Amino acid sequence: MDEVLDANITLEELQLATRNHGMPLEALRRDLTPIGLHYLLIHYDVPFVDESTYRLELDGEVERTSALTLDELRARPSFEVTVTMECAGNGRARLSPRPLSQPWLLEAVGTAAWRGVPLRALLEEAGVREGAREVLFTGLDCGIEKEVEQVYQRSLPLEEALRDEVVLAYEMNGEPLPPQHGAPLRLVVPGWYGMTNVKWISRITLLSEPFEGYQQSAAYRLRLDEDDEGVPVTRMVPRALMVPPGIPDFHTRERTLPAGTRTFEGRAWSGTAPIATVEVSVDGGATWEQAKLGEHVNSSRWAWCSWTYAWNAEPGRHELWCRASDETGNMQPVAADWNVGGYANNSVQRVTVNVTRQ
Ligand SMILES: Nc1nc2c(c(=O)[nH]1)N[C@H]1C(S)=C(S)[C@@H](COP(=O)(O)O)O[C@H]1N2
Ligand SMILES: [Mo]
Repeated sequence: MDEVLDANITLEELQLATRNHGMPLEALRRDLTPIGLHYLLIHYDVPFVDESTYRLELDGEVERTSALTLDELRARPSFEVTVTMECAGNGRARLSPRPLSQPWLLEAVGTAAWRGVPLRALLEEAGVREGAREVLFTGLDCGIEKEVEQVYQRSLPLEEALRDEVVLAYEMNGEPLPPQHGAPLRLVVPGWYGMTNVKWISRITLLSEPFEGYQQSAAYRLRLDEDDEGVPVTRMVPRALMVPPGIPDFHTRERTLPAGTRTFEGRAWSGTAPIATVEVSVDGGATWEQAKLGEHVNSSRWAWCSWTYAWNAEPGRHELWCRASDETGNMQPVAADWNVGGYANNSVQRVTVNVTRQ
């Protein structure tokens, strides 16, 4: 069965898709996603940053403002946290009608080990004032969205910003943070969707009032229609993905594999609560069987966990589905609800396989 998108992909969508690549799903085999295979989402241009004059400014509702150089940041105690990051728009291209933006199918995800300074320590040192409610992160990249000229900015509630595992990262998988992932410094908030993890950070500002900038109040809200104020997109909902089995057809990417007992593997994650189950269906969702859950990468609750499922593949054409649930009881739907921005579409993955006689 050929899958037909709702309407033709536009040139603008294609332009976004070639700038912002996904993670090839075969990379699900690897615990950590190699830097070049990790997905990328860049709203505007990758800024050119002179590291010798770079400063991280800290201001707003704090007792002591500061402007730290990279050397000063690197001299501070650091830690590393392994995190699965997913773009909130992952799955957007399969919604109908398709919201026009980066047309992700399923590949807007990756897992990396991020090293840097704990945000909490910086904030405590600065002395957060009584009235502070949110922490605003400002990037160095500028652009225009829906006619609003802006720098990329997102805020976090203070209690989220103070979580121990929130990192201002300058290393990714043991390497210096590369330009496309936010060098020299980016925020990583484990469990939250991608947009939270502000890249190319130049300023951290403590606010006494909620931030109402574009990326907070216009974008990244689950809205039923254009007039709906909606609710903010925050943590990742559960998702399981499988490594596409067998070999692909170059053009359609449909899979071919020989008959016999085949073990499928994949990964599952949720930013809301630990993964409870992964299930596989080989009959179009009529029946589901439990996959075997493995470990979280580096024992990090914030990193995907592996799963495997043994299937007796009989000759013919089959569709394999997989779905995850987390400990809040949240289970991936067969078809997720539509929303204006096309966010958080965690409908089950379907993989068509042609099983050939051995
Ligand atoms: N400054 C800045 N930060 C940003 C973005 C951006 O365009 N500018 N994109 C966000 C979005 S939407 C996502 S999904 C993640 C992607 O991070 P990655 O490209 O390192 O995978 O970065 C987030 N941080
Ligand atoms: Mo994103």
